[in-house]
Amino acid sequence: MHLRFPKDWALPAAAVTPEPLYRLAQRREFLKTLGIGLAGAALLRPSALLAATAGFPAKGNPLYPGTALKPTAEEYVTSFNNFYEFGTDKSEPKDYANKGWKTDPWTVELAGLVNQPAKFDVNELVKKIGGLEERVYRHRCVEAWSMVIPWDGFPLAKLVALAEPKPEAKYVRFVSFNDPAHAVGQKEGNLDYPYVEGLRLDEATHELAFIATGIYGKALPNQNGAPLRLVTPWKYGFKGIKSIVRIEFTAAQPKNTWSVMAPDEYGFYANVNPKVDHPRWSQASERVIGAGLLGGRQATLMFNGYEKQVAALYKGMDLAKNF
Ligand SMILES: Nc1nc2c(c(=O)[nH]1)N[C@H]1C(S)=C(S)[C@@H](COP(=O)(O)O)O[C@H]1N2
Ligand SMILES: [Mo]
Repeated sequence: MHLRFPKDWALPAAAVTPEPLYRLAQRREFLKTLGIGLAGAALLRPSALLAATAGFPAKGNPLYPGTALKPTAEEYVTSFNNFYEFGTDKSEPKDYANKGWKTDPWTVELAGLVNQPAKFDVNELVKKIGGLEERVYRHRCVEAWSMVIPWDGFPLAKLVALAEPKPEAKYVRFVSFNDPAHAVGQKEGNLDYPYVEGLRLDEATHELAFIATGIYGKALPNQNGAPLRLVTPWKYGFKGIKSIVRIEFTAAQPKNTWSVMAPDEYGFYANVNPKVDHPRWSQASERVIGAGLLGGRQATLMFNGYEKQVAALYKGMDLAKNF
């Protein structure tokens, strides 16, 4: 008999599987928010959805049914956020990102060393890419806390392919929005803005690198980086730049916001590594958000549990030096 396995990154070894239950609940909730009963579900077409939600519901990735990661409760994912544009407290983005800041319509630009520079409305982009899929990934912040998030979106590699990078392109630079009139953190100048991030081109085209337009089967809430943000699950969360307006292909390694602000503490690579501590705290373990006060901590995994998939990208590299 032939056994078919999902992608190895979708199936960590220890397997409790709440996924089918979660999926059912998610679908019910989704239909409820649209005011559609189960009977109406069959009639549902992506084109019937509201603006800024093109592609929903995400196609279940057929390779996914076995995922063993238990998603963090949605309530935590959407109310405990890092989004300095809207304040430095974890509770602030949920509030301040929803006071007059508009993420629809939204235009994202592909630029730099490419054959196909372009500007896309996000919904048009999703249609051009061919729809959404779901990925349940671990999310590990450099501040030593973690969640598990069910993202909806598409592989970054598909977007890179659309741009057709020229041979000289070796890196991808991502730029977030700049709107001090509607972003209180930008008005206060709590960081250098716009927020900028970067990846090596081979990191950007790795199958795990993802552009999210949703979580939990719904469009991204503003505080999570609407309408589109980067997700690189083997790297610390700060690489996952939110609310992207520009994706630029470059020959030189881009500067990224946190490594400019504090070069001794945050690097370009930012690969999750329990053996390379932050100068001010250990990275060996992490606080599990939503696990309760006693649910406590767990050991941090090399490359956040994606070592098998991504280690080859860093072969021969000194990971302590290139932190
Ligand atoms: N533009 C922008 N992107 C950002 C940040 C930010 O402050 N501004 N914070 C980063 C950090 S440190 C983390 S941990 C994640 C948090 O994403 P979440 O709030 O969806 O969990 O977003 C990252 N992307
Ligand atoms: Mo973070």
